[in-house]
Amino acid sequence: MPEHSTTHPLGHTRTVVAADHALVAEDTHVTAPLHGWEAAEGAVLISPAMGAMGRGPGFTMAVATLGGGARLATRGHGRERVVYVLAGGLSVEGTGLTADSWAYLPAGERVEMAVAESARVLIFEKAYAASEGVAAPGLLHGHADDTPAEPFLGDPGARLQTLLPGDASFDLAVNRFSFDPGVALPLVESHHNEHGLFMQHGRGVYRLGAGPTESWYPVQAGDAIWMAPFCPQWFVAMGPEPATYLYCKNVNRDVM
Ligand code: UGY
Ligand code: MN
Repeated sequence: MPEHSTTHPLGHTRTVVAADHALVAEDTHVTAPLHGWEAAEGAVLISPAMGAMGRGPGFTMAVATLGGGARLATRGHGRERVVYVLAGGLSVEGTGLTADSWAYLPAGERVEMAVAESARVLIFEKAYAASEGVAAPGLLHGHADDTPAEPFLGDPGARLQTLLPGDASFDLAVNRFSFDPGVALPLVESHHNEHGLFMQHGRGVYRLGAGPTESWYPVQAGDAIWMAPFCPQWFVAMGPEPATYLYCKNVNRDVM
């Protein structure tokens, strides 16, 4: 074997960036110091730079590995953030958050978030859109297991958890969606909201786009997906374990 031989599959990857969607597989992640944090490395999986012709995402989604001493160092410049703990733990204003906990960090507020040992986190970030006469939300955190799982459109095999409160102060939803093997979304959705999605567990097939962009992607834990507004979307879970994904969605604001 030559000394420099590698197991890299000779230029192949499942990562695709299309006009109305993207699939970002873990093998293409490039990590760098994470803007706004100290001692944190992360990979930006979705950002406004991804979209073509003004349809670009109105949010970012990043996955980051935070070592001991990592801390959030900015107020967010008008951007709200949701940090979901995939593994390890961190503290928010002195409260410990373990795996599958989340924190909503209000736009423009200084929030003390620090890591003692290590944490793997998913971070959603978006410019907060105020709503007339409605006060912006404050700091909030919780554990995903404390949110009831509702059968999606009556199917107990597809369980949806809406992690953030749904009132009008929130312009963003962050949800956890679990599917038993073989269970599918009951319709091909097409809606004005856009999504950033992270496969947390299991496998399945995501159908994205239509016409020239229609593609059917086998997906697995660690994959990220961007869906533009109105991008047709459908999912079926495969394999022996339930499939779970986390996703964001712009909500509660005038669509004009
Ligand atoms: O909330 C949603 O729009 C969700 N049902 N979409 C999805 O899972 N692709
Ligand atoms: Mn959807």
